[in-house]
Amino acid sequence: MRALVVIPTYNEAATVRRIVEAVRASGRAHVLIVDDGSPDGTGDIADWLAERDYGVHVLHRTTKAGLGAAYRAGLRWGLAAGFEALGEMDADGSHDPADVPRLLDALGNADMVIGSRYVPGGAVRNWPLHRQLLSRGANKYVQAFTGLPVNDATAGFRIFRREALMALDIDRAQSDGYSFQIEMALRAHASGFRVVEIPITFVERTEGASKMSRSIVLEALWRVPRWGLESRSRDHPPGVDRRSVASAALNR
Ligand SMILES: Nc1nc2c(ncn2[C@@H]2O[C@H](COP(=O)(O)OP(=O)(O)OP(=O)(O)O)[C@@H](O)[C@H]2O)c(=O)[nH]1
Ligand SMILES: [Mg+2]
Repeated sequence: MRALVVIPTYNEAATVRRIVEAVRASGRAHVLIVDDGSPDGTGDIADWLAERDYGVHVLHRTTKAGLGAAYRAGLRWGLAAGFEALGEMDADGSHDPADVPRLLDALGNADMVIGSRYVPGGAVRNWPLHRQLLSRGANKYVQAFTGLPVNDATAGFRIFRREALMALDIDRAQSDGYSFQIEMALRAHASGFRVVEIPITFVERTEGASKMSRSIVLEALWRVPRWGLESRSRDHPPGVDRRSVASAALNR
């Protein structure tokens, strides 16, 4: 399966080379770096990597427009280029490139694979208590409002099958920030796709700075209950022709 891993970057000069080269060394996937004009020169490193390896590609965007926008642009690029498996991964070292083959293998039996911290065998290392509480709380919040049977809906390490991603119509995703991840998981589940969680160990970044912000949290706080209400107002019992009915409702 021709695979592409999309890696969004904003000021990740310290780690981007190591991550990209490790994904390429797996021999399983091309890489697309989506850089939002990082002032620390990440975009130049990305160009340097792309010049040396035909399997590394770069999308330069001029301003920092959020994770959702970067992923929409990157995944759209990957679909246009004909990749059959399209993945997402952070550039800060939290996701281990050595896990990419395991996630890709799991796609043999799924439409969407999530590298999950919150299934047996999954773990989080070196996160301060407040970050753990935020992440756990966000997942409880999603489950309470939407009933989504996914343990790590905010995870940023995932792979989609091309057909699923096309059906999910990423351009209609509304999120600017990290709630893009929640939104895509909800849409995949509502459309009847097989979502599988594979345990991973997530390690807190040791270099660079977090882009998590108050506005990113607030966006998820108001969007999630809205998605919950929308899915509840659909006039069909769950499980009945979910794929067509739910995707029609979501894509209205
Ligand atoms: N292109 C682009 N990339 C972004 C943007 N915001 C975050 N990223 C990238 O998305 C990935 C995840 O962001 P992080 O800041 O690591 O977010 P996090 O993992 O929730 O937080 P920490 O690990 O605590 O820093 C990283 O590779 C970032 O560089 C953005 O607006 N545009
Ligand atoms: Mg991170």
